[in-house]
Amino acid sequence: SVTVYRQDYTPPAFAFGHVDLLVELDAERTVVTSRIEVKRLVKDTPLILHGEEQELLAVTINDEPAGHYSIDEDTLTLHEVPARFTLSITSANRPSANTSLMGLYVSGGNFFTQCEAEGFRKITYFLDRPDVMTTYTVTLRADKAQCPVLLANGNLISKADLPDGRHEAVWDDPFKKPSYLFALVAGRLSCIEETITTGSGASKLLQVWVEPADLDKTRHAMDSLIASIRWDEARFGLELDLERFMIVAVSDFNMGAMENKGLNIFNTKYVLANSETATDTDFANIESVVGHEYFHNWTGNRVTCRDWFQLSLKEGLTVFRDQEFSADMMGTASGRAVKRIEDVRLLRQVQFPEDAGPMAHPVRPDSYQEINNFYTVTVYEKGAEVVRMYQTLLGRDGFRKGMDLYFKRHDGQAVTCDDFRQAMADANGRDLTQFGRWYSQAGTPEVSALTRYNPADKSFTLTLTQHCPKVGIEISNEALDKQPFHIPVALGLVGPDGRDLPLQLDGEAAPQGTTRVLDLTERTQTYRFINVDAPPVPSLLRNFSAPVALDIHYTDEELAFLLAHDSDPFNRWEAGQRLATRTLLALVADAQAGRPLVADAKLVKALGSVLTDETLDPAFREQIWILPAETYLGERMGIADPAAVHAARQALRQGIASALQSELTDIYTRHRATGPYSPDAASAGRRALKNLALGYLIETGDAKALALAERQYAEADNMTDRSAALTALLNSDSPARGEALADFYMRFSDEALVIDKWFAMQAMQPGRHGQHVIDTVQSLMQHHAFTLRNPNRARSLIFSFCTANPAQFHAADGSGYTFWKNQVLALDAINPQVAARLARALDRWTRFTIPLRDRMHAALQQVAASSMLSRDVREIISKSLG
Ligand code: B3K
Ligand code: ZN
Repeated sequence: SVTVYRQDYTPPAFAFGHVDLLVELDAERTVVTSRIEVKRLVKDTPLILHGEEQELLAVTINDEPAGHYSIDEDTLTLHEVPARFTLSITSANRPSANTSLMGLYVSGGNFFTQCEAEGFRKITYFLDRPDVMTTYTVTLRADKAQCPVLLANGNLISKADLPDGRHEAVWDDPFKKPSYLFALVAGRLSCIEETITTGSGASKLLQVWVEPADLDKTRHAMDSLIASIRWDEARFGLELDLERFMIVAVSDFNMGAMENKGLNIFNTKYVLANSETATDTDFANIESVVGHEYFHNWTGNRVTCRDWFQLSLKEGLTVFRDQEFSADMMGTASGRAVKRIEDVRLLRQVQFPEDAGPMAHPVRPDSYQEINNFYTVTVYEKGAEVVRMYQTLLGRDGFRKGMDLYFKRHDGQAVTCDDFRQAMADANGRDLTQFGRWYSQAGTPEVSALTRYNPADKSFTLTLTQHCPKVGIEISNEALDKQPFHIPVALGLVGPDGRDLPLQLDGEAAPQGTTRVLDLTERTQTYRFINVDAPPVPSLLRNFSAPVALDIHYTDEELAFLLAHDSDPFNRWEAGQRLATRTLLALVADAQAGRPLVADAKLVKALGSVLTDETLDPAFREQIWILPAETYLGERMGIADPAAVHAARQALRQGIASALQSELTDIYTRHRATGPYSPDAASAGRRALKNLALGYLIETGDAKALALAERQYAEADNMTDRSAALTALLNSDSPARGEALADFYMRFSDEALVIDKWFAMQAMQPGRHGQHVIDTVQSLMQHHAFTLRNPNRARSLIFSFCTANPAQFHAADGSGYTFWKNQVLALDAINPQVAARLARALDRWTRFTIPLRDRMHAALQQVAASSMLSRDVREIISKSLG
């Protein structure tokens, strides 16, 4: 495969003025005609356009047939062109045959497009790169009965009926944009709409388009959109620029959603919700994704990326913005902390392993074979942490100043991560040169802390040391010497009474607050605090101020103390996680040695106090009670052993549940809802704690617990409670399991997103008494409702099993790996992007116990041996094999 390098970037040799696009839609043969004002910027250069999977019908230059051109698999080259000319190209493609869901495709009889990153070249020959920005006028023509609705970017200019039952709509997007933001939608769709007035007094039309049967599930998306618009005005002074803003839901979609200018296209999963079909988590995810795509209108669309290596410029920034939006929507400080905990949990569970594995890459990658493989947790979530660090270092106001300067300088441009960093630096008069290493160096930095309290002079000395291990392909590079990062370390010192001590560094005249941010820039730095009246317990990396692994020694007592007292809620949670991780890793060793598995009394006691602490919000208590995930624990071991990890975690859950059975029962009873369902943060938090208690109670195997779950299943008036009860039953020996599963299917057989849950819950079940979940999964593959062609369905069954059920997937006989291999190959023939995601499930194969590792290696080699692999899957497999 061809590797593309960041260093090879060259500016485009041609500029495009206005583009007119005529699209004559037909599922079997869509004909597209472009008319482009072209300006040559570099003398004697051929115009090389991207184009794939099209039949070229005509090329004209200034309305004369073009003479000298040639085509191959992925380009059209015009060998001699004038300095300025009008280029027109006509080509045809076949949407009905497009299973990759990139370019123009058909889903449920309607037409949709997906162009990011390189899908526009499947629609028409073009300079399909983000630094070629232009305005578009788009004419859509289609059969009026089949496609009553015709949508594209921007503003609707005109509509007209045509002969032969066809009609057309003309859309104009006044903003320059790169081709990846192009979109069209056509078909039988309905919408809810609303008109709002924005800050400047302009009136805007908002629409959410869905299949007619789904109209009753659009209210939350609309509310989320309005909240996003308000939030971006209030927090960043950014207003909606178009007269109309549309969201369209489609059930066949490769990822979550897409920020096309004025015409966002969403996976139905992130639009459709009502109390019966969607869980609290679904409601929260919809709010967050609607926000994310809306926020892209400024961070991504108005200012876009120069090249795809800069992807985090828009994605890291926009994830940060959606995280802040969701946190603000939680309404309370404790709610903000819950959101932060959830985000950090994802980062540590998924991004840290990526950053240590064969696909490790910097936030701004240096090379790729297939760009779609780089829409990663590193570019997105670590990228968001990098943006968050600017805010931590510069303060909220300083960050806002940087954002303002960024838009002032770069509105309408395609720029780089360096441009963003420079705007932050210049707006604040700060040197952020060293900070740039966060973009260029891969791997998770390790920070270790040594502390010493001196009672004689009441000083507290903290020594921080940073180190970033080599990762991925770096390991073989002996010359590579990683440079220290600029790491903001937020810290507090907690006194013996549980209160924060004032912080005064040596040399300062007076204390400055109780939480402060230290700039760690050297490999080792020492900080000396004075006038520390009593020996403190340090609380480091408050609110997770940097995406690093912190190594600090705490006793069990110190952790229990921080869990009970730290004024930083994130670090309270963190202390609980450290305590639980320590206990669990000891239990894993017991499991491996065949020793009895006994729950640690100190941990049980600490958790018990949290559970019954009425001063803490239920949502926050629930977070503390979620034990570290099995994959996270596996990553913490020298050699991962999924069976032992599962046994240890299950034993601890059972031990906790039997020790605290009456407290859990009490929590369950007292947090049952009284009024009608509402997805607001406080109600969701109560449900979360109640359902967590149910999950633990089920572990006791007690008949009373089974009865609670059965009753909750039968009486639930919302999907959160119903699916939690069904999950609990699947974790039990209840004779009602089968009946509940059948009932769930019958009840929701018309709701695709709920049927996805039905598949996923079964794929993720732990498997009781030697049950092999792979057998269940195999038979569900034959279910008439299963199809590989719908990415959501494939993810619900196959991905859930291969990535969210480690103990069953890593079964000793290797059956999970054989299944994985077969599904990667089957999916790759249909949809390479989805297949490549699944291919990553074996990323960390070198870390497992020998028999598993050998079996994974064999499965990887079997995939590699296929001669039919897409570029997407080939890149993942070859990097995994190293
Ligand atoms: N920008 C899109 C992702 C496109 C993925 C292409 N493989 C969604 C988002 O991040 O908002
Ligand atoms: Zn995005």
